[in-house]
Amino acid sequence: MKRALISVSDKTGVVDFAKELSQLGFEIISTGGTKKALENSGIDVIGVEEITGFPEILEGRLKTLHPNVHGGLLAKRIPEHETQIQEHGISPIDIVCVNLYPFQQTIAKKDVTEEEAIENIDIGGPTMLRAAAKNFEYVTVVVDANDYANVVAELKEQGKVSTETNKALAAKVFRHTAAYDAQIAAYMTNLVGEENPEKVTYTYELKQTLRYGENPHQKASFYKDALGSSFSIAHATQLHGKELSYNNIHDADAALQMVKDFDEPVAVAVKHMNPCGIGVGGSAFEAFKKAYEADSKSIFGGIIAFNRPVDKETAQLLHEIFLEIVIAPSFTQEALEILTTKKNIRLLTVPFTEEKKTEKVLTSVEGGLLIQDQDTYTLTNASVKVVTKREPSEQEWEALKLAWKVVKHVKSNAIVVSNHERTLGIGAGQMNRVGAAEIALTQAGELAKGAVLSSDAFFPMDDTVEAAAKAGITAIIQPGGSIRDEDSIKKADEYGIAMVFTGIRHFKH
Ligand code: 93A
Repeated sequence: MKRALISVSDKTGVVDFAKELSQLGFEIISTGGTKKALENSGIDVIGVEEITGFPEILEGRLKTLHPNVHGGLLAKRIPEHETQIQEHGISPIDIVCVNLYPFQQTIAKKDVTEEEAIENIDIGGPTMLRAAAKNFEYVTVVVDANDYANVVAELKEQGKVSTETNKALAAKVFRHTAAYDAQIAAYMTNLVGEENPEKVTYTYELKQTLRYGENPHQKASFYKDALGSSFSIAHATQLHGKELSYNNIHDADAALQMVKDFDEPVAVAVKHMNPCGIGVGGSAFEAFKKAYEADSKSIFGGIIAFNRPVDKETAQLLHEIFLEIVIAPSFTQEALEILTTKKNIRLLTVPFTEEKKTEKVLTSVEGGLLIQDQDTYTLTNASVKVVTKREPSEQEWEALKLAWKVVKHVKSNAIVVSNHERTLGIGAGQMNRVGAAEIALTQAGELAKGAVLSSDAFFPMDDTVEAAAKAGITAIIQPGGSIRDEDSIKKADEYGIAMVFTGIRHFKH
């Protein structure tokens, strides 16, 4: 006879589930409270103490922790295991339905005592869940009441639960017990008065306790995601310089995200999470020269990232300015000799793999977490549409593509002015679009004449086009999609500007 062990704190839906299992011919085994609830609804239940031959002791702390239970859960259905459990009078268990003592709800209660909290740490439940989940090939484990119906349906339709479903249920169990342990870990850490960053014990491991956070009065630490991408700041190797700070790590991450978007040689200069200059083409040396020319003021104390090795020639140039960090796939020996003469400059290498970015972007909000896909969209020729009378020239197209690549990495509202090989002006993080345009255009100055402009989102009015035209911009790339698009198109035509719609926006907040 097939057997199901049911032991739940949250009894939602369990009576119906047990009834169905019972009607399907399962023998039901239960612990104290669950047994009572099921029996009250007329279901035949065997007490777990009949299986263990042992009473519940220690005020319920010891109920199911017994070889007769765990042997039945862990045994494979192979001759050696079957013989062994038979020798010891153990019978297999086929379904386990367990949910845990409500630890989180308990500690959330006002005036909860430490004793009450500790008593609500479930030991037997997770042990059964994990044993059954490990043996998913033979055992069905249900931790979530939402899965009761599907398990019953499969039993009715196929006479058994598929291995595929068992495996998915097992994965859910391990996620559940990991989160449960994380909650206990956080509570106990707090109890002993230690720092409590352990919201992140799930797949994150401490990489570095930082001297401080964004500001010296904020404590901070850096965690590495055990499941994370290796092409990342978390996997960088530091060859030289002072310990990385919180802001260094954040900015270096932003720089790497930018560098990843380019196949041709690129140098990216980052300040406060925004690019302040990006130069492309030629060599690392040439790309850096362009990035430096783009904004030789803001680069001071910034971060430079390359996607090509840093050689002697480039190092000599880098050496002349004050930089916090240089990141590259590698440095030549000569370059290292030059750069390491400065004590503080941090030199990092990162494994540049072809690996596609599939990691989610996590943003914490008070009391929760926002999760989204990365913005990995790239323009294709098919996705862009020229909306003005004039088409961009070949050189303008090259410049528009660069401006569009860069604007994705600039905080909104974002406007980038560029030519085909480097940025000329960047307007970042403004609360209105024309304000961002004014900053970018002013920075570009005379160089805006004949240059192009990109905007991370559509123009709500034609004022940005007007400002661009007056500065001498000849082509614009923007998502389009405003109810006033026609005004902007008309304005562009008036000035002979070529304008392209991408249909896609690149907000970055
Ligand atoms: O105290 S325990 O850690 N020791 C055990 O042996 C044990 N076995 C099941 N908690 C244990 N349980 C938990 O009891 C289950 O995880 C479930 O949450 C609860 C169900 O108890 P009852 O059926 O008496 O309401």
